Amino acid sequence: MTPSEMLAVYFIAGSQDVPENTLLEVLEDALQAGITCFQFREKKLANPEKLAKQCQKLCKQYQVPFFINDDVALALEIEADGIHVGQDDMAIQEVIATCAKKMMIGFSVNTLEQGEEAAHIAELTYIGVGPIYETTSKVDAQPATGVQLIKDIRKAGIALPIVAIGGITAKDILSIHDAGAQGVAVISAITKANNRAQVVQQISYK
Ligand code: TZP
Ligand code: MG
Repeated sequence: MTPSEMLAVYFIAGSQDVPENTLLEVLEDALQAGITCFQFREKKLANPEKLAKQCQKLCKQYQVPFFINDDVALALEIEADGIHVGQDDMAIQEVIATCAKKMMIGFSVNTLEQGEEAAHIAELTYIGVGPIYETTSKVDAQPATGVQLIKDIRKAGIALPIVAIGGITAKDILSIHDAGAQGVAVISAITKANNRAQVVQQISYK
């Protein structure tokens, strides 16, 4: 699986995003629907290790890469396929020092300057660019950038794989890919879908 293939339909969730005790059900449904990557982003449980391992096991069954958000120690402990960190999490050089060569590394970018810094970090697998639109799934979200930030990053000659994130729904897919992203990362589009198979189809760029 290439990074582009992996980023096509990147699902993110934790127990805060779904009704009580349903994350595994929702994840399995999304895996059956054809997501290409999963990130465990747990904001509610004090001890997320058990749930993380259960999610990881499901992802393995479907041969879908399993990322952990923020929690480097947990990612190392359970040997996740990847770690994703934001600008305000553990410093990216520290993440690289502990995780590079062991797992993939994703890094969030909200400005062109951050994109330019990321472009100099050879160990990154991809950058997450956004929030593209307003989101209700992240409490401390940065201002929305629009697809213009993806275009600006590409115009600057930055070739890193990009997954766009934040408020994305099926109607946005063409403009996001036209701007130069390889895929989309979503929470609510999938957690709140009545028909996950249909939504996953609609947000996969073909
Ligand atoms: N980082 C930037 S926006 C966001 C994260 C984790 C939330 C995306 O969720 P949604 O529901 O797809 O807007
Ligand atoms: Mg973070």
